[in-house]
Amino acid sequence: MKLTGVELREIRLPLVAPFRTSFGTMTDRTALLLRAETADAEGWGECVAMADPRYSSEYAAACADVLRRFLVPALGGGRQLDAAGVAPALAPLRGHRMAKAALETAVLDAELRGHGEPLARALGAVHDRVPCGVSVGIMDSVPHLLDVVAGYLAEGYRRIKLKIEPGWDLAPVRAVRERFGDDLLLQVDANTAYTLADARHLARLDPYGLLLIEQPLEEEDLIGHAQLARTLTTPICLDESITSARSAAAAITLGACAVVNIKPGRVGGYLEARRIHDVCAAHGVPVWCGGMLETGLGRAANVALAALPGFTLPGDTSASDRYYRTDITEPFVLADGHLPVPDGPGIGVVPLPDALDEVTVGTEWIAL
Ligand code: OSB
Ligand code: MG
Repeated sequence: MKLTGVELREIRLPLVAPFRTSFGTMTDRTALLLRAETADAEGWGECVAMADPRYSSEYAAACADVLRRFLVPALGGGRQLDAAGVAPALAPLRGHRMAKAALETAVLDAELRGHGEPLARALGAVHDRVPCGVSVGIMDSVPHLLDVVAGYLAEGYRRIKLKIEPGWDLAPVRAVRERFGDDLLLQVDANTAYTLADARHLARLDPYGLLLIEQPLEEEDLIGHAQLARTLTTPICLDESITSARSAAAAITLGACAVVNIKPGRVGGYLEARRIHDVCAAHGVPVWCGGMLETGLGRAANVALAALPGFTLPGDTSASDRYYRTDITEPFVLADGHLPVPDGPGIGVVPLPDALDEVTVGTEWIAL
């Protein structure tokens, strides 16, 4: 397969409601989409980087820059290419995993479409639908939070994740437990908002029977997470800290986490995501599929990944309408708390041209 060029497209989609986390409030989603062209197929990839470097150091405009200057050109020169060769070809260029993930996904989608194979099958999926959780932002009051959670449960979501930060942790968790009972699958995500000095405070979450606490401490602090793990009974799950199969193995070996959130964009793509799944499975560590407010393109691929056997906890693989009134693909709709795993070639979905044009801010062609 020879890549002839890549189209970069910046889109902006309004969110159905503001989404507040410990690192900021979003009211719309800026994202970068990639369309890879080869002689006999094209493929799509969605870059998960946000508009600002608050969740991670990468951000959408920087991803566009590194793609056009370095990453896409590194796949040129008339070379024969397959998806497995993308990461090795890009390895001399440091970092930029979200940008690399989008490029590898677009090439992988084109390759799989070229021979008619669904991504789920290529990755080793064993389910045709996956149970879905939902990530619930920080709210202005506990009563408002309870209404929002009640709404998601009525829609069928199988697990609730509350975003927390200092000042919004014990009270919302207690209120949700009291209102919805002990059987509710409930977890929290701090997005690095605490320090080890908060260990005793965080231990006060232990009585609420949470599935896990996600990324309480900063990204680089594996040792701190290992220390915290010794003072909590709530299992620690890492998100931001897990950037590769190697870092996952290190975190597990250090005792820094008992659960792993796998986001393909954060780790450089679906092939590395599968390696993390394999490492975790070998250590008996459960994994789940995280989300980054993906459009239908990224969501389709995440749902395929979430159908692998080690994904034993519901992911942040919510329906399209969790974030968007109008998605750029046919919407993903929750059925009995599950989303169907796409079974068409490649990622199994394509953008709807009119919906895509509606949200496009700019496009750029990078010829090879
Ligand atoms: O930490 O998991 C996270 C959204 C943006 C950035 C980071 C995170 C999140 C979410 C929502 O929690 C995930 C989703 O529903 O797509
Ligand atoms: Mg997280």
